[in-house]
Amino acid sequence: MRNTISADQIKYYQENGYLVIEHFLNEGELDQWRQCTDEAVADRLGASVQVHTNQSDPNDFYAQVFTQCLRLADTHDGMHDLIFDHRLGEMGATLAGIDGIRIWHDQALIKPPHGNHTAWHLDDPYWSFDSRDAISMWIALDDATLENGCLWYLPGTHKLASYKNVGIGENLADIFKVYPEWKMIEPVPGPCPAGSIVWHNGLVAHAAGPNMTISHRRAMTCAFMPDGSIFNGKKNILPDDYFESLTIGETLDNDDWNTLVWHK
Ligand SMILES: O=C(O)CCC(=O)C(=O)O
Ligand SMILES: [Fe+2]
Repeated sequence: MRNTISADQIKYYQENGYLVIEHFLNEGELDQWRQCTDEAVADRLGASVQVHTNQSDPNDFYAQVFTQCLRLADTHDGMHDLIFDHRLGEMGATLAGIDGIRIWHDQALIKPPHGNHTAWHLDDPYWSFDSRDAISMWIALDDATLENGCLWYLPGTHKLASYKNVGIGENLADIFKVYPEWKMIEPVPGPCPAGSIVWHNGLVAHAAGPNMTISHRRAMTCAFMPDGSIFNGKKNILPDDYFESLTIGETLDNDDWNTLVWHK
């Protein structure tokens, strides 16, 4: 794992809101990430669901964006070890410039053959804390290309975004109803070979193209929450009993649910 971060990479990330690091995993590590992801997704969806083909309702647009499985580290030991690796937490914290970092949620995102585009959106507005320093990693398990739905970014938008949730609907461009001035920003693609890691800020605008190939585009991702983040009242992925126990303004420091994976 090439987990050292240079000063130039920090600068690029801080300025643009994202960073692609190619050849992050070696071949053995990539095999392990692929195997754990495939297994964890298959366990979650059950043997009856054909993984890597269009999931559930073929008439539902979002079901055809990707097969999406959240918090796989909770149900798969191998995935737990991969996601809780403190080196990942340290990389994220170093790029974000924070002293401590907690798991928010991991998620597998598998865009099927002929899968729909992922519309422009922001991540943090979905979550139970507002932070300008939230950061996610996206590990390419297959080559991510312009043809199969690699990520795209609107550089610098993390500095301008608010916490209004624009959603991920069918329209690629719904985000510009909220941020019309961003229409003038040239989108930048982040194609990368399998084994690359892409980091992005929870407030940077990002999207992915449709998958115009006959193969799936697998990614394993994890969103991280800066240590010290405050509950904003949104439920998102919080379990019912924890959510009901919280009051707005409280620190989200439950180590079982949002484990502190790295601190200074
Ligand atoms: O993989 C995709 O298509 C979208 C990824 C994404 O939105 C994310 O990782 O936050
Ligand atoms: Fe996203």
